Amino acid sequence: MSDWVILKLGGSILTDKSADCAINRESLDTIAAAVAGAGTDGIIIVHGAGSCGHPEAKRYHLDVGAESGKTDGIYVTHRAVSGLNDAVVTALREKGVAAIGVHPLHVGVADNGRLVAFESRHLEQMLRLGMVPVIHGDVVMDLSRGACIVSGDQLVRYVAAALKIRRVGLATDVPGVLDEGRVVPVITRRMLESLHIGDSKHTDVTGGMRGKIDELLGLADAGIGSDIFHVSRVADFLAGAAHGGTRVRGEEE
Ligand code: IP8
Repeated sequence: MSDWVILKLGGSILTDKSADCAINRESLDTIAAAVAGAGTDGIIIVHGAGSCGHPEAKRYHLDVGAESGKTDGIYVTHRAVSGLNDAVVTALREKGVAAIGVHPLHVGVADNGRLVAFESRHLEQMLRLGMVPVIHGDVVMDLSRGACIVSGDQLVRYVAAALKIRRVGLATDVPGVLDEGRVVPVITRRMLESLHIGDSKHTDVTGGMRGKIDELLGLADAGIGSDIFHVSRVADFLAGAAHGGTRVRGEEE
């Protein structure tokens, strides 16, 4: 296992999900300051799309796939989420973090909605140089469907497993996974059936909180636990302190 860390920033904390690609610059600046304050050694940032990608993906039915001659949605969706990626990288760099954007469309391939290849050797090399790669949920070419949407959570799972990263944190707009309004401190696969997990009100083509937990349980099956917490606790997570959120883990941890 490596000492590197993955920090996932949910789309709902970076954008106003009720408006078309409205970037929340204030939230972005606060997060960037927390990352800069923590020292940036060995961090990969993954972010979601929020209102910069989900509405476009839905409009062009990319959750179903893409057909020959009908590919505008691939361009439009990738452009929307790449614009958000630029804003995240810029905010981090303004705080002195050596951030650099990496686009999954360019380095990943999927089949039936799941990544089957994602080049990650360059991420390792960036980390060794003290850089902070910033990757994001994206539209990716799909061997069966033409194209598909790969969520930031799927990327977290893939990259954490590929690089053997054991500290994985997901910052969201809620204090953790909520069951009837209360934070569930620990989730394992066995506990899942007894929980009542709500869904997002806004357009989300990748499954909302339920999709997130499915990815993280898959990661836990591979021996890598993860933490879901409120965005105001990013500094606590990076410092290895208690964050008041949810731990997703295997039965044995
Ligand atoms: O917000 C979705 O990523 P997510 C990516 O992490 C696009 O689910 C382009 C809709």
